[in-house]
Amino acid sequence: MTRGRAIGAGFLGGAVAGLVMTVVMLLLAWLFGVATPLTIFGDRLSVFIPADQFLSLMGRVGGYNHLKQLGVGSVIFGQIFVGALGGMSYGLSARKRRRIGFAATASAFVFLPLMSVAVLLWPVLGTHYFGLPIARATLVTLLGLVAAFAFFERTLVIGFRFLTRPTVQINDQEFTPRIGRRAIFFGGLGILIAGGGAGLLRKLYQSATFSYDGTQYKGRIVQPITPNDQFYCVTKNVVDPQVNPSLWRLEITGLVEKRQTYRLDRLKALPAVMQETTLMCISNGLDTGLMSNALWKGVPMSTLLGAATPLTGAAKVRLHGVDNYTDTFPLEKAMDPTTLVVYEMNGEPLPHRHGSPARVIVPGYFGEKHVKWITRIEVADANAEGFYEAQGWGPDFIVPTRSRFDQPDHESTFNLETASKGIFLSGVAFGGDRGITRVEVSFDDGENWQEAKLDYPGTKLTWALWSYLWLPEGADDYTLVVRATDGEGEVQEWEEDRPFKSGTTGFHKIVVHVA
Ligand SMILES: Nc1nc2c(c(=O)[nH]1)N[C@H]1C(S)=C(S)[C@@H](COP(=O)(O)O)O[C@H]1N2
Ligand SMILES: [Mo]
Repeated sequence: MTRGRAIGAGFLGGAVAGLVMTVVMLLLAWLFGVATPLTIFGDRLSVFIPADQFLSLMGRVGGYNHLKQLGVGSVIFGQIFVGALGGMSYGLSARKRRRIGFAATASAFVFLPLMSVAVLLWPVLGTHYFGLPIARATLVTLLGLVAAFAFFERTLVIGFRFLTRPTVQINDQEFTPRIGRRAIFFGGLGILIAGGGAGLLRKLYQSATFSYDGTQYKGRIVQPITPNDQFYCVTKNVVDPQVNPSLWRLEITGLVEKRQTYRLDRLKALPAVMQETTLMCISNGLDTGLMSNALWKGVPMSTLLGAATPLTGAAKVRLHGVDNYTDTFPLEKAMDPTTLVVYEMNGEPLPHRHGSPARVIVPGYFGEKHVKWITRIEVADANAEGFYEAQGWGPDFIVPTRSRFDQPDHESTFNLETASKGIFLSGVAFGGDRGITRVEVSFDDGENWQEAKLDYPGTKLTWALWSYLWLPEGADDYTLVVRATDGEGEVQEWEEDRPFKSGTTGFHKIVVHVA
């Protein structure tokens, strides 16, 4: 066999084997919720990208959704390409040695990649989209990798033999016909598999988070309690978990005397509380709607921690979702009676995208701490870090007091006649777990303030809804500002030194023209 043919057949065999491997991964994810490098590679990488670079990268590719698509696309392309290169080197050594045994190909194409991927992706192997506990999920992910790599190895070896097999013997001399026809056949097979893979990818795409990640709740529609299907949504995932409650467990581990494991029914049998709480994302802008309010039902985290008994040295809890999302907060906050593990939202079972079967509610902290699809509460020391913390978000995760106009729109114009009957202003105000006692509006860019009406005062843990009927003094361009006072009497302010990584502060302003 010529060198060129060995390389060509190896490359083609490797590329098709890479395709087959990718399709196997997609199937495992689709049918069994298995985590594959297609998604966990990005999870693993993200924690190494500092928050500001992450944001600018997101901006450059056109948002979080595009970044996720780029991530999955690159992994697919990358693994097919690496597969092709692997096939090429296999072709070259097959040419020299004629026969390469199974032990050798299994080591090279199953064992070695398994070891490298396991080491590289170790911290995220415990992901499982149907909700297996972390230890079992790790095992299942590894088995999935073995299966995918085994398909690679078999396809490459069989494919290469097919492409290079001598067919005719003349006087003891092997005669191999031109590779062309077989290559076309084999390549065609590859295209078919790629088509199947694309079909699967499309199916997975439909159940992916692209259609709802970043959903906002704002504007005229805002009610005191956000309906479940309109509640804002943020997720790090390409495909969110769809947890099967019978596989799912909640573990209390780490620095505890007695580890605990709860099935869903055991959790639901514990004394429960109902609690209205507002959530807001750390990346919510002054005028955006990554903020919503719901009535949650669940068990105080202190009940669960109390039964496990934290050891001395315990300072934080580190929460793990089945999607391998993690976040932390102080143990003291975890023991606060308002910190909950909830399984109902507005009287319904928690919806999938909001963390079914259970999530954490931790009033006063940014949304990212309210871990969805919770599967483990790890009691940890003061050094523990979560997913976004590792990216450098923070250090402050306490919601600062905020307020927003929901109507009228920025840059709206009213004629004098309409305006003289009054322009209706409304919006929300949120003070973390401090409540809202007062909302004021200004019509002269913050020189003078008028007190607005609190139509929905909310509780200490929720937002308030405010309104004001404004009678403009005449035709003019007005700059309207809103500010809130929290339950501790602190007036909303702009914290000049607060890094964006601790969330935005400042005032929502809108311009209104009365003509
Ligand atoms: N397991 C898990 N929990 C998570 C996230 C996630 O990606 N995975 N995103 C966090 C972020 S950044 C926010 S703002 C809130 C959003 O909760 P919601 O989608 O129910 O509004 O969930 C948090 N909890
Ligand atoms: Mo968030």
